[in-house]
Amino acid sequence: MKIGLIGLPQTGKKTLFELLTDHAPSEKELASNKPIKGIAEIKDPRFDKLVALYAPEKNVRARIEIEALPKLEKEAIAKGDIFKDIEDADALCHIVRAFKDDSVYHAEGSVDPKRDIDMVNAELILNDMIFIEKRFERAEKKVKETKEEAVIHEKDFLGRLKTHLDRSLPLRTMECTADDRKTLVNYPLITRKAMILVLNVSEDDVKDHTLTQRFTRDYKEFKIDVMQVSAKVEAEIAKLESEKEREEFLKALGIEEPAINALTRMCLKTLNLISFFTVGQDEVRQWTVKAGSTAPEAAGVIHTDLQKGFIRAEVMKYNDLIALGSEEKLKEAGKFYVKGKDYVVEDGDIVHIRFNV
Ligand SMILES: Nc1nc2c(ncn2[C@@H]2O[C@H](COP(=O)(O)OP(=O)(O)OP(=O)(O)O)[C@@H](O)[C@H]2O)c(=O)[nH]1
Ligand SMILES: [Mg+2]
Repeated sequence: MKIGLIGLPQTGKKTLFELLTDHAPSEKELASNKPIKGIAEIKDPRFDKLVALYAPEKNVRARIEIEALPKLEKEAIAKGDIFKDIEDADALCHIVRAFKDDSVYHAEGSVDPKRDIDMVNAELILNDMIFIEKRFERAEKKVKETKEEAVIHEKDFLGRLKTHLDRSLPLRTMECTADDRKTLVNYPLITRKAMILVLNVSEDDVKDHTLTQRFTRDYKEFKIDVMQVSAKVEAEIAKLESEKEREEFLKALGIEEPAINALTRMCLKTLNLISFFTVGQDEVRQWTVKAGSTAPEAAGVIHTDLQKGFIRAEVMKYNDLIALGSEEKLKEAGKFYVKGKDYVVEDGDIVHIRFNV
């Protein structure tokens, strides 16, 4: 599962990619005009708490794949290659310039995040529209030749997609049946993908959430989650040598944690993943699994043997463990659960899988 970072030129894609993945793209990668791959660790305060509680020999954060995609320039849009790259991502993170800085060039000549968001959304909708229209025409022709049920069905469905896009709405907001979803798997549609909007704000606006609140309202209908970062401030935080310096800097800014940390968690959510933990003196580790997965499916993320030989899952709820302070107290309180193969894992579960091979 991977998140694709998209955006107009000079919005802060590279800067944020570097902060998320700790990978500084080489000149060669930057010049390639191809997606740049990286891995981001999920920064979850629950993980840090568990590490503090167990003081394990080893700890491993959950990770997700991130790709910085080529900028959405007029030329790339006209050629269409950029859409192929976008299609390959499972979810999108649109980085929008909201920072003012006369030394940084703006493709549209002025800073106007609303205009840029609407422009990008419109391009993505148009891309889907072009695909759907072609496909619709083909289906129409076929319906005339054959009276096959499946063909008629597809034509009707494409007609519904078209109507939806005609209203300038992304396809992620369209209600779909399980059948529809099966058909959709074969279509390279972009506006069906979940999307986060990241406003890259001026360093002076780190604590001002007016714009974020406004866009959260404006794009609710589009089912887009909105957050803000200041890539510049985040880069300064990342440069600090010690944890202590970082804490002091955050305190001076009046914020609790780097916005980039919240972004990693938002990416996870946007990919429709939840996380669970395994704990012990040897290792504390955070894992990710598709929301709605059963205990054996989650076990399979750890190792296929654990899924094949699954017997049961012993589950602690993160909040219970932190509130009560230890596994022992949690057991005394009757909050140590034993779950079978039908149990659906919840975000924040701490699991221990019993299995045999
Ligand atoms: N003042 C300010 N400048 C920023 C911020 N984020 C990025 N920049 C600057 O904006 C320029 C572009 O940043 P990049 O991260 O390279 O942006 P990009 O979106 O990858 O750019 P393209 O590859 O041209 O599409 C650089 O000069 C950055 O230093 C910010 O939050 N504030
Ligand atoms: Mg770039």
